[in-house]
Amino acid sequence: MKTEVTELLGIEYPIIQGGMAWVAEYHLAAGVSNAGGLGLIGSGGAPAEWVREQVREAKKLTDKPFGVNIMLMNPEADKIAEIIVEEGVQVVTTGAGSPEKYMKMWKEAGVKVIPVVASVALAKRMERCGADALVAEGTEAGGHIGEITTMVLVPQIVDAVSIPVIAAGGIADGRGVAAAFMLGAKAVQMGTHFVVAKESIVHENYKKAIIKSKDIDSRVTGRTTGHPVRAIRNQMTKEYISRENAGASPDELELLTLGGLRKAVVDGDVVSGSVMAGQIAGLVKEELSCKELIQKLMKETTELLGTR
Ligand code: TUI
Repeated sequence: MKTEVTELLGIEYPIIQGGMAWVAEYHLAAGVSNAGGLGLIGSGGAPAEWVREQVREAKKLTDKPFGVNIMLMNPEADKIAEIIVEEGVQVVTTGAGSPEKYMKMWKEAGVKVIPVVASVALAKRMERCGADALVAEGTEAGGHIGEITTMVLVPQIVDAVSIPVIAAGGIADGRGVAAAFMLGAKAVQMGTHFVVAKESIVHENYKKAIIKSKDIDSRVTGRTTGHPVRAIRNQMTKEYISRENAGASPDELELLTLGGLRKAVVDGDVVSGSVMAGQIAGLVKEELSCKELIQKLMKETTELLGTR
C-alpha cells in the first residue's frame, strides 16, 4: 500500500510503531521493520550510549529502515540527537517537546524528522522549521499525552500543514487505520498493540494487564502537574489521583511515579508500577507477532477502503 509516508520512509506498509520508553527496544523495532512497517527504538529516559548500542543491535537484525524516538525531557537528549547522526539513523521522531534546536543538524545529515505533536500550533511550527512529516497524537494515546482527541486533532492538523500527517492515539485495528485515512492521515502510529507483540520484551504481567483491560480501565495521572500520563488503572493510579485531588504537591506526586514504568515493564509490578497504555487497550485481545499484526491490519484496512 503506497502513501506519501511509505514513499518518504521507504517502507511497505503505512504502519509505524510508537517509540515507547522501556518497551520499544531493538527486538521490537527490528520485528516491525522486518514486517514492512517502521520500527522505532524509544530512548525514553535512557542514557545516550544505550541508544547507540540499541541502534547497532537493530542493524544486526534488519536491513530495512528503522528510526529512533527521542523523548525531549531526557537530560541526555542533546547527546542522543548527535548519536542519531553518528550512527546513520534514517528516521527520528520526537516527543514531549519541540526538537527545533536539532533540526538543522539532522536535516544536513539527511535524517528524516517526524515530530510528535498534540496541537495545530506546534504542527505549524514544526513544518516551518523543516519537519518531513508529523505524528498527530490524540489524547487517547498511552504515556505522556496532550488534550485533544485523535478524531478532532488529525483533520485540523491535516488542514493546517502541507507535509504528510500520521495519526496516533486510539488505533489498534483496521477500522482505526481506515478511519485515520478518512481524516486525511497518510499513515498511523500504534503503540499499545505492539506492546503485546510476540517480539516485545515487556514482562508477561504487563501484556496480561493490557489484554484483560476493558474500555473503562484507563486513567490519566498528573493533570495538575502539567505532565499528564495515561496508564491502565491500578493501585498507583488510584493513590496518585486521590492525592492529586487532595492537592498534593508535584514533588510528592512525582515520588509515586518515579521509576514506575521500569517497575511495570521490567519487574512485572503492575500493581504499584505505571502500566502505560492507550485507551484502545480494551480492544487488544491477543499476542501476535509483528508480522501477523501488520498483515491483519492491512487486510482489514484494504477491505474497508476497497484498495489493494
Ligand atoms: O512523548 C510521548 N509520550 C510519552 S513520553 C513518555 S516518557 C515519560 N513521560 C512521563 C513520565 C514518565 C515517563 C511516555 N509517553 N508522546 C508524544 C507527545 N508529545 N505527546 C504529547 C507531546 C507533546 C506535548 C507538548 C509535544 C510537545 C509539547 O509541547 C512542546 C512545546 O514546546 O510547545
